[in-house]
Amino acid sequence: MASEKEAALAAIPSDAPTIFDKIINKEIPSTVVYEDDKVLAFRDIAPQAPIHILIIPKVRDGLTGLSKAEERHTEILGRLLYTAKLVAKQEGLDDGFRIVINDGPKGCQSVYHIHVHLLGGRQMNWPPG
Ligand code: D5M
Repeated sequence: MASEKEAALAAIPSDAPTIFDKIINKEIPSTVVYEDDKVLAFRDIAPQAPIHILIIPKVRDGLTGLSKAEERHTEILGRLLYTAKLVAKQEGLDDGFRIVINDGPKGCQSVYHIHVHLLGGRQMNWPPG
């Protein structure tokens, strides 16, 4: 399996449907930990920490990545972060956690449907790689 970096460098930025649409539509399995009418949170298939969850909007609306954000996206962007906090609490990450949004090839983004990574359950390091 390609590394996350290789996957990111191979990914072609576009507004085309992604594997996350299949997860939203339940066409492929995922381990959902939180869902409401606007967002879905599920466990990352290649966890980088004991807890690694992705939080995504159910409707992409052009928001393939953070660099594509427009004024109309501010509500969903806030909702993604607030959901990350709810899920962190739900997962018992009371001593801290990390939020990551990768953007573009140099940011190591491999799936072009905006997503917030919630990582926790171990001591994080700084600077990130
Ligand atoms: O993060 C994209 C993330 O998406 C990466 O950590 C793997 C994860 N991924 C890819 N396919 C799946 C499925 N099917 N289930 C769960 N997680 C998945 P990025 O920031 O774009 O590199």
